[in-house]
Amino acid sequence: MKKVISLVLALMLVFTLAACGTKDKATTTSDSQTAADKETPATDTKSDPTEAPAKALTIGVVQTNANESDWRTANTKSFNTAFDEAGFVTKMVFGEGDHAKQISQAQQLIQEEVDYLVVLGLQSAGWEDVAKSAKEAGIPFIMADRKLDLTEDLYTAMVCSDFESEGNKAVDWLKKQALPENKIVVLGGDTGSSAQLGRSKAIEDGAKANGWEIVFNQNMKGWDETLAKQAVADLIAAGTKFTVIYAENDNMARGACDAMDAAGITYGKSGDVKVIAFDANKWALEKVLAGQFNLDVECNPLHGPRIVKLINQLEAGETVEKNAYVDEEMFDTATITQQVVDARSY
Ligand code: GYE
Repeated sequence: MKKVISLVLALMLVFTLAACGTKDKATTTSDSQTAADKETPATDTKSDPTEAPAKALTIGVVQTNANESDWRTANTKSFNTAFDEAGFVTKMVFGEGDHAKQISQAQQLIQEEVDYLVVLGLQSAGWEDVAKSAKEAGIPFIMADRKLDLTEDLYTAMVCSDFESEGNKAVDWLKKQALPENKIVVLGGDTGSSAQLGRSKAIEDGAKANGWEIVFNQNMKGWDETLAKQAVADLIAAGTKFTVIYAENDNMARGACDAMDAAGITYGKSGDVKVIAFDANKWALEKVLAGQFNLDVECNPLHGPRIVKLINQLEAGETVEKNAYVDEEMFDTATITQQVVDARSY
């Protein structure tokens, strides 16, 4: 009998020890795992639970102005959306028309040791010191939207538009219209921005080459729609004759049209004045379709995904294209369709 009791006790001891062992394995899985997971012993013996998760990249973005234009709004949204989806931390600052402020903001981001610096310059000149500081700090300097006056050794990559090419598309279109006379009003963007410099050079060279007259050529601070409207209203009040509005963005073209509406001047497809705009925001393409704008040259603001791809390539140690220009088209009231407008994403 004693033997039986000893055997039973021994067996109970063995089962008790075995149960403890199983319990211990179940409690070694992380508390956040489901019950099902706990029943499945961890198979990945390689991962070290003490290893910290990879640190999210912090991207410094020196943006121009928060409320500059519909284009800028779409551009800022594109960065924020794409960077959030990529798991980046975004530190975005706005120069609000002040180039010196942008420079100090960029230096501050370098001090804060962001992982990448993305710059959209109010001015194309004056970025050498910032680029040198970034290089010394080992922070890749990426130009977006507007090319800056920097030698290739001072920046990592560029994702920009070719603004002179955009302007040349408009000049070629205007030449094909074969108007009886070309008296051109140029509503320029922010003085010294590469977008203004490129688009203005194209129309100035085009006018010279084709014997066209530029009757007004001024840059509107901040690409401002109201300033553009006032400038055209003043020209009309002064009796200045013009046959073409060359507005360096959609908002200023709309301002010019408002001024012409107020004075009973016809424009667009069947009007006395031809209207050329840049950016190709969706609302502006509706105006092209309606025959109010004659031409809208695209300048695509959706740089977010492009910069994410670039950063991921750099993180993976891949070689990247140093100077990437965005492919862009133009929209003519004579050929645009509702389908084209509906397909636009900004
Ligand atoms: O044309 C204008 C914006 O830099 C291309 O800036 C951009 C320009 C764009 O405010 O609408």
